[in-house]
Amino acid sequence: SGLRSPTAASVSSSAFADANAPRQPFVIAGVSGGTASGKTTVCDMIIQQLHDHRVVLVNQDSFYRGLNTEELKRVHEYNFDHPDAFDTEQLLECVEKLKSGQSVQVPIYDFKQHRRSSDSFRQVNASDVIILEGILVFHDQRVRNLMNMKIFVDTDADVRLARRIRRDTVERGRDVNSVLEQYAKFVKPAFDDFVLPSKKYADVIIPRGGDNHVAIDLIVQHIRTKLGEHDLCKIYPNVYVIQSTFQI
Ligand code: UZR
Ligand code: MG
Repeated sequence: SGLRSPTAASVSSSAFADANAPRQPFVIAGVSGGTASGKTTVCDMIIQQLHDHRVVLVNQDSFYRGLNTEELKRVHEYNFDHPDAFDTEQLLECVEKLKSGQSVQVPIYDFKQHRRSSDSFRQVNASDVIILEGILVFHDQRVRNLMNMKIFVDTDADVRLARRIRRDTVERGRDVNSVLEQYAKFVKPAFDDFVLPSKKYADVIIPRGGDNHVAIDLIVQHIRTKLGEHDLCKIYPNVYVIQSTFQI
């Protein structure tokens, strides 16, 4: 080892440390878009096609702040579409931990009660691919910076409203009038003010959401390429050493 240059010695020791470190994800993908645009469907389709890899989905909805008693009394005046409705610090901490290979406890949010479950969490383990989904996942620059790939699901507003009415009445216990009122008062303005402006950060824009099989195939292909590059580095450790040095 006396023959090694200082650089080579430090490179091989960092490679050794990496081998013992918890497994780190190689792709962190953000999926954004307006309400009921088909984000969840797109994510589910990506996950389905990547069934031979470890993929986890983290939903921004899980990080809704629970409403207090005062806010619950005036729930019709509460803006769930504003960035402040989410605990972004907690979301950031979670994704940072996952990125470093640690597992996290994700809160469970109840859309009917507008509250978080006080005693249960969802345990999420670090995986090869982490997908972060939500209307405002591109809003915070720190969260954006953690993503290797940003996807915006672009679906016409009338299609989204129609879906939203169906979903909120069937799955989230609302009546049609309150859904329409909320849409006009909060959902549409917040889409125009916060969601649409964040579209410019996207690497890929998918028209028509889950109906767009070609776009989903292309995204899956890209993720596979990235994962394959990583696997190649495991087969040729020297390549891995060089890469891990430059990745930091
Ligand atoms: P997606 N939302 C509720 O309706 N109730 C809650 O307690 C929390 C959130 C809605 C929120 C937003 N807005 O439009 C939508 N409102 O959930 C985001 N009004 O969910 O990304 O699945 O459309
Ligand atoms: Mg959804």
